[in-house]
Amino acid sequence: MSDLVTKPRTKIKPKTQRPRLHKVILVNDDFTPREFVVTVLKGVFSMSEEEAYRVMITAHRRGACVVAVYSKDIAETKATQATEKGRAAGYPLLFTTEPEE
Ligand code: TYC
Repeated sequence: MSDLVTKPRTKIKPKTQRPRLHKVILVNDDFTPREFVVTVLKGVFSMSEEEAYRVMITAHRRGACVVAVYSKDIAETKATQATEKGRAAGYPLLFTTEPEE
């Protein structure tokens, strides 16, 4: 019989963490016109009129509404672009981002 002892090899499987998705959140305010919010949502987030209206009215009623989820970079870029459209028109319209749990 051979003296060769083969050790069971423990296979180390590296767990690659999936990058977390980030939510873009629309925040309500008392000054930005509803139709302007709808226009920004359609332009920046490629929403239909109906979808954009639903998101706008949810933020209006509840204080905030999740618009979409993206990778961190895309979420931040879109939130900045959308907030900037409001600022350029003199409105305090605000889009923020936060990581998904
Ligand atoms: N509350 C605004 C108004 O009554 C409309 C509005 C909705 C503004 C959603 C911002 O995120 C917002 N004119």
